[in-house]
Amino acid sequence: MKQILLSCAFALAAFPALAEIVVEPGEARISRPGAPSGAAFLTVTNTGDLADRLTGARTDAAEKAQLHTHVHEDGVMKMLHVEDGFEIAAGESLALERGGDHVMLMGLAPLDPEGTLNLTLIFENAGEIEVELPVALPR
Ligand SMILES: [Cu+2]
Repeated sequence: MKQILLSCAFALAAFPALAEIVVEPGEARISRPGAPSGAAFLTVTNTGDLADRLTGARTDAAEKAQLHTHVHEDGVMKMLHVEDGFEIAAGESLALERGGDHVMLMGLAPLDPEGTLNLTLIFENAGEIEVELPVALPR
């Protein structure tokens, strides 16, 4: 076991991380207890030297987790599925927040309003990063 751990450490040292991503959890917002959909909000900061891209997300709590943005069309606010994801330049942050970009949760299992949601974010370079978001109802 000790040997395996050591060889892992060497492997990591041999391939320095090209993209370093820091995720600051926001919340998993639902409109009411038991709501079948919701949105996840958080901030992603790229502290590395290369651009990275958030390409998707998933959670055991929802059938689908999609990257969405809001657009104004003829005076109406609409949500769009952003299939290419969001690029995060080196040193930049991406805020997923109310009224803007967000992770849409569809086919949501009833969430405990006092509980948390585990969300896996998928990045082109940084791979998968798991984040725990507190569930939030409208204030
Ligand atoms: Cu949406």
